[in-house]
Amino acid sequence: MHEQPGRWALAGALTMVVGLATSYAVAMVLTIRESPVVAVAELIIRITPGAVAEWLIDLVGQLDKPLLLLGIVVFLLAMGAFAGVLARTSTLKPLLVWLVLSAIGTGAVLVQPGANAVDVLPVVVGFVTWVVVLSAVTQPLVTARQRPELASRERRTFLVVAGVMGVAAIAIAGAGRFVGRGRRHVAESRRLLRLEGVTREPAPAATTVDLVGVSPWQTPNDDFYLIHTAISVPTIEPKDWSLRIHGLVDREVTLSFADLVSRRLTQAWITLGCVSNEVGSDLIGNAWWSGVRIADILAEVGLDPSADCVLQTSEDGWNCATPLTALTDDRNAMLAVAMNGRPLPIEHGFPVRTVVPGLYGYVSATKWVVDFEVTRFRDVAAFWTQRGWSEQGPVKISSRIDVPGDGDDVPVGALDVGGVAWAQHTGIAGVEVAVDGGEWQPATLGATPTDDSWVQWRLQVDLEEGDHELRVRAIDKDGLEQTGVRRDVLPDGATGWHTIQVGAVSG
Ligand SMILES: Nc1nc2c(c(=O)[nH]1)N[C@H]1C(S)=C(S)[C@@H](COP(=O)(O)O)O[C@H]1N2
Ligand SMILES: [Mo]
Repeated sequence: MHEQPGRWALAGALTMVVGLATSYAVAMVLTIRESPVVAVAELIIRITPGAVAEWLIDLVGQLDKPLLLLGIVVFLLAMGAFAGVLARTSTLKPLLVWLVLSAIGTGAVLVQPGANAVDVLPVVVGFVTWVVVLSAVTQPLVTARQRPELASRERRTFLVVAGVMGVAAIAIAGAGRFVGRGRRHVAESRRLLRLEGVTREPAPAATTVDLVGVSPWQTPNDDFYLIHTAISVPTIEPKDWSLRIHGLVDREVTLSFADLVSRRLTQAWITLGCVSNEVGSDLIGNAWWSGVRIADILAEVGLDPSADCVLQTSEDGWNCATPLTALTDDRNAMLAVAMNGRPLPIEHGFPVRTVVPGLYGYVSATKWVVDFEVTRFRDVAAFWTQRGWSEQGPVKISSRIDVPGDGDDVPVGALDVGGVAWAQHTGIAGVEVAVDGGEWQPATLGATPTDDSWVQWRLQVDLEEGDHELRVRAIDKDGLEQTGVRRDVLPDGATGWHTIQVGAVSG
């Protein structure tokens, strides 16, 4: 029987559509900005020379972006048809087409500002879809070629499979868009939310030691580290949010967002860090948090004397147990609604999260928090505790060298060394640096308005030509010296001095 390249081209083009649909759906569900196709369009816009862009905009006006997207889609359909035709004679060649397209998509996604590894997922899903669907759609064509007597039956099968794939593509893309829609609405609510009394506090001038390369004392929201187990983060409208407080209390209550923000507001600088932060690493940040003191709310509900913790639960089911002492003493443990003067970013727990100075995030800083059960440690096992992490998670004193970098070449002679040190809720009294295992030399500290935030430090050392080792340690306000004993992050936080190597070179 005579073979029809048209069918193979159609199969390839359909495969392309299905892959674009699954890829788009994954991007929407994960709500990672935009689909890879849009990322490619943005990349093209970015690398188009200004003069060419102006000429094009003159030519097509407001239609520039839709036309660009349309052009990309038409090109992709052609590539899909091309891959389909190639599949007629080779299994490898269409794979190469999918690979090249995926590589372009990956590149475009990764050069987007703030891109991270998850953003590649839609591309990966699209690639896998292409490979699987092409072989499924072309199977009847292959059979028809091998068994000509079955050709007419196989042609019907092909048309059915092709039709099903087309419908599936539309359904997948539509479902993805539907799930992603919640996110867009919440992003809009967040943008429009006005929080009475929340101020945008600049970092006090004295906090900086004015050394280039040292982490900014105030961490911008976009640079603040992110840790959560949720793949698709919860999207909660403020009007739908509530916090139920129950368990060993005199009066169970449920607070709405309006109830919460009508209370007296507390604002504070608090450094939040992750127990998984390795020595010298950067899972830590410092922000201006605004919220309502948890101590006040717990006082209203009345606590049973036998209780010793609050089991906090997030809307996505994650939980942690926080000691009542830390929630009811004089520290600023709060239900936070704003971070650096803005409503919490969705990824950081919008509309409400917990922040507790002095404790690692995994035992205290519940994002998208919706439930407080007042209870006893011995009666509960929280998410990370069940997985081998310590039940209690007070922050360990720690310090880090930000500049110079490990392995850097530096000029012989005077060298400025600097970084940050933290011991939240105790405070840092001193930071010391040792060169090549020599005497500990005291560093200059930046000021800090509170013991709940980290401090910047800097020191000038003098280096002779050759390789050197620099290490740092901190001393807290209780007189505790940071230990040099190296311990892993599991079960309750790393210890050890951050140590780096530099090469001093002359000229
Ligand atoms: N809902 C939820 N809240 C969570 C987590 C989580 O996985 N889910 N991780 C915790 C951990 S381990 C840390 S270190 C902090 C991190 O907060 P951030 O992502 O705002 O920096 O959030 C805490 N709150
Ligand atoms: Mo963490």
